[in-house]
Amino acid sequence: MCGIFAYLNYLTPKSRQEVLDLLVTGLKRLEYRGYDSTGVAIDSLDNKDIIMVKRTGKVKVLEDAIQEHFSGDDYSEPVLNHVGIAHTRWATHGVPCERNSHPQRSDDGNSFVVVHNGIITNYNDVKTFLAKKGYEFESDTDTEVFAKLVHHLWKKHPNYSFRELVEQAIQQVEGAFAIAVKSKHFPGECVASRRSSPLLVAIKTRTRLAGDHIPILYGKDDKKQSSDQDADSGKAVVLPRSDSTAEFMPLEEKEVEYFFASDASAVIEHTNRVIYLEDDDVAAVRDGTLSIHRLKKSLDDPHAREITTLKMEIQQIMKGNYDYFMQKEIFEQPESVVNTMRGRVRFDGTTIVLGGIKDYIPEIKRCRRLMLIGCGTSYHSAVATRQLLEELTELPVMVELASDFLDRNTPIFRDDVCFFISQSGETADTLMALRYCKQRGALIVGITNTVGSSICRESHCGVHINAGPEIGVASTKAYTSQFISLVMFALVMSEDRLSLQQRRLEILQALSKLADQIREVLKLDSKVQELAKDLYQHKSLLIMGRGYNFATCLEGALKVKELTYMHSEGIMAGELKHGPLALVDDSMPVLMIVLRDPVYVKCMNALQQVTSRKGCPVIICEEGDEETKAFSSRHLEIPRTVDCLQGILTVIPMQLLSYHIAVLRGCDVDCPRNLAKSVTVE
Ligand code: G6Q
Ligand code: GLU
Repeated sequence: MCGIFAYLNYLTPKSRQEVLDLLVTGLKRLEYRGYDSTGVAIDSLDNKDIIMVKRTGKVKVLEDAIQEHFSGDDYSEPVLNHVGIAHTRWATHGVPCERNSHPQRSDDGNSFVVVHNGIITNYNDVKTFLAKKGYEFESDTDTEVFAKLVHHLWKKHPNYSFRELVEQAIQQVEGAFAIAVKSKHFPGECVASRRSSPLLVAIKTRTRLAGDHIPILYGKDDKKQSSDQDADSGKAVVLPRSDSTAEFMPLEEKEVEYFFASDASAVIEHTNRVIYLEDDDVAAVRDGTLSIHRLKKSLDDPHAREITTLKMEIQQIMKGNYDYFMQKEIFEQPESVVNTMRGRVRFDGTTIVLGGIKDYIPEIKRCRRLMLIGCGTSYHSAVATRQLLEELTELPVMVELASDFLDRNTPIFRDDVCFFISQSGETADTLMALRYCKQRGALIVGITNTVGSSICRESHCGVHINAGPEIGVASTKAYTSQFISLVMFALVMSEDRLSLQQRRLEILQALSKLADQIREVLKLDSKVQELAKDLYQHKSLLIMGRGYNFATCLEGALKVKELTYMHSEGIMAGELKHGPLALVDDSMPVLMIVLRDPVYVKCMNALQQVTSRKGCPVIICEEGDEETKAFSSRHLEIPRTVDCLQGILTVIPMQLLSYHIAVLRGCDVDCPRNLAKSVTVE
């Protein structure tokens, strides 16, 4: 999620103005990752304070604000050693506003300032702990706890190095993070670390580096421990102390510049020598020397982090190794589905906590019916999960297209619970429908990917899907994350139903395997590309399925239409004999989803109806299902999962197929014609 950029110069004189320019340029290179607000921190002219400038909106707004803020003072004096940190934020905790923008600080005096990407899932516990120690919080972010935790540790252990303080702090936090920390008590030093979120260090020296790797230094052992006893809760916060004796890797030449960044696009114009940090690495620069520490050594750990020489062009790097953002986002799904569940699903037990709606669950359980409302892909996520919601909530569930719902003046009652599903949180039709239901007294639940969006603000409660910014106009990873969010809601609603425990367990186990299974499905890419070569010159593609996979048919057809401008239709297999079968002959391309679930026999009937009309369908089936595969020479096999999650695995080949057909037809994948990322008109 979003971007970190930090810059440290050592014995390479740079004025603060130059540092600010570097920081702003770094942020501009990260803009493509999507964000809602920005911020920077540098040293004050007298070196006694840290100055922060933060803004909501684009980097350009920050750039103008910086110019205004620093006008009048002379920032052109060169400094030999300085650290500047910068951030683009995609809000997960707290709406986008200056107060919630990063850097977040430890105290009024800006002792420690932090930029963070990701989500600290136990921030509430840490916040409670620190509040008892007298800390007052000024933002709604999870990040602020980290700055204050480092400050707390610094007061408690005044002899610890900066690196040790951060090392202790990262052991107290759970979740995903990439962080860079700056402190006025440790001038000229920067400490950075990561867990699950990406972070690299880039090195620029005038002369050759002493080697092509940086050795990793390990904590000696766990015996030296200091325990920070929280007297009030009686809970011991154990802080194992790493005490390394190894020497830092010296560089041949001392003049050096370091860049910490979320990805290489922000550093490639300065240097091509980077170290990709691994989870729980703590990278610290002190007196111009970089060291990488880990607390404990495990057997398969390498002895050093290699310095990689980048050979890519900027444009390539921005999209990773992908040609288009949509392709990148399809391939991000193993991570984005985990981010949606992070801190919410406990796989070791059966509990699921959806913090944004937990106080409303008793009210939701008493409701008359659930209404799921959205447009396009978001609507399809409702279709995909309706059956499970009906099963686990035992409530009537209505699924509505926002525009049609409004056209019909649908009756809404005070005891209805209305879900509004929207990636952008700004879709006009969905927002109108929300206001319509709110006026009639229904409880409004927002399911969005954009904190602080209109739908978020106007909902009574909600679930943030945490898929990270989606740049490709055609929605992909937001769909699978919306899907998972609604599945999690169904699981929460059935937590105390004894008769449903076995079913819940089965779903939870399947959720825990999902990321790996998505990786398996993504391996079909080249096979799907071959298939696309067979299909791209046709005029039409029919996609058939039923039950849990009907939503995939609708979503697959929408993807094909919007990206390739080909006609495509998602057909409920049960409806075949009521009309659509007339379209099938030996030249009509057909794709059928036939999985081993309760509607398997019915799907097989449909398959037979198609093949007996000389149709030659592409079949999506389960791995090793020879009986089904026998019906066609073209098939895509996906791993077996629980019926209600199949839709996640079957939609991915459809996303890939539409992508490859679009490329073959020469269409603009990331900006298809007549489609906007945020449809703010009715
Ligand atoms: C799909 C499109 C589109 C989108 C709707 C609703 O690929 O992006 O169908 O899903 O326009 O948008 P929101 O989810 O932002 O409300
Ligand atoms: N969770 C943090 C916040 O909401 C960081 C979000 C990000 O990755 O930008 O401020």
